[in-house]
Amino acid sequence: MPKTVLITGATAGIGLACARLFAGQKYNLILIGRRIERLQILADELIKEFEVEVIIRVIDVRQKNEVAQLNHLPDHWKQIDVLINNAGLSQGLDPIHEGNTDDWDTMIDTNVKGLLYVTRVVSPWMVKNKSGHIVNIGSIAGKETYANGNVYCASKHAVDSLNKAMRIDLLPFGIKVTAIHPGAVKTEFSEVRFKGDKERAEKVYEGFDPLNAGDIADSVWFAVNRPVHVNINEIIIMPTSQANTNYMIKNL
Ligand code: NDP
Ligand code: 8X3
Repeated sequence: MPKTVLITGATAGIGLACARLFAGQKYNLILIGRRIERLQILADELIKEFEVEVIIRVIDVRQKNEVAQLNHLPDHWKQIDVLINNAGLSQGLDPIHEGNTDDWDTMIDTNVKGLLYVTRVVSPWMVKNKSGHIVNIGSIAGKETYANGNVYCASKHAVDSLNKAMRIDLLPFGIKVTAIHPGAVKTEFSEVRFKGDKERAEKVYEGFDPLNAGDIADSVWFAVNRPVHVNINEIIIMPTSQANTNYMIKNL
């Protein structure tokens, strides 16, 4: 019987790479994002290329009532083997005394509350089945704090903490919980952080070799494919040219 993965933030970057990788492994997919055209194109592609079943849901994870749509999935789609809590973003890069409080709301609402809302709907199905695997996409920003990263770092520290909390609470039910904490990955992340300023976004990756979304999908796949008795609690994955958020070598 084919397995099912639910991926939030499947319209770009890491979520999209996970969707392609899991489809290639014959998983059926529930794909979530806000951009319907992208979801539709991706679903059509995956169905055609990999002959898997795909359903899409246009959901803004910040909206509890939109996330609640998932309760109306047909019962057989509620047999979710893997939940990838990936939807997330950074907005701005300002010192605390100049920060934009709307940006703060967006980051906390998406990265923390959105992840919680989706988990709150899906985890009881896993508890009922006494199986499942939740993969939380954290960040090196959840392990360290860097200048002007304040609220983004705080939101990812919350993900790190929630990952540990889920691992404890879901332990009695045999549910696996993993956090993947990447360093710099070249996706739409910087363009979103700088609100569409492509030139500024491009500069982030100039002169060094960042990770790509496929590298992160590979590490998700590694964690998901361990034997039943093995849980990967967390993986910190960095570009070779980046030691931590403050040390990176340009033109290695
Ligand atoms: P992208 O900007 O390329 O992709 C982000 C995805 O999240 C998009 O599919 C977007 O879909 C979705 N998303 C954002 N907000 C919402 C929302 N409110 N509701 C539903 N979906 C949403 O960035 P990445 O792939 O790089 O980011 C994925 C995750 O990886 C994030 O959690 C990020 O913090 C984390 N990360 C990224 C790193 C990097 O350097 N790129 C490093 C470490 C962690 P849509 O706009 O269609 O809703
Ligand atoms: C993204 C990595 O270092 O830009 O989570 O915060 S970083």
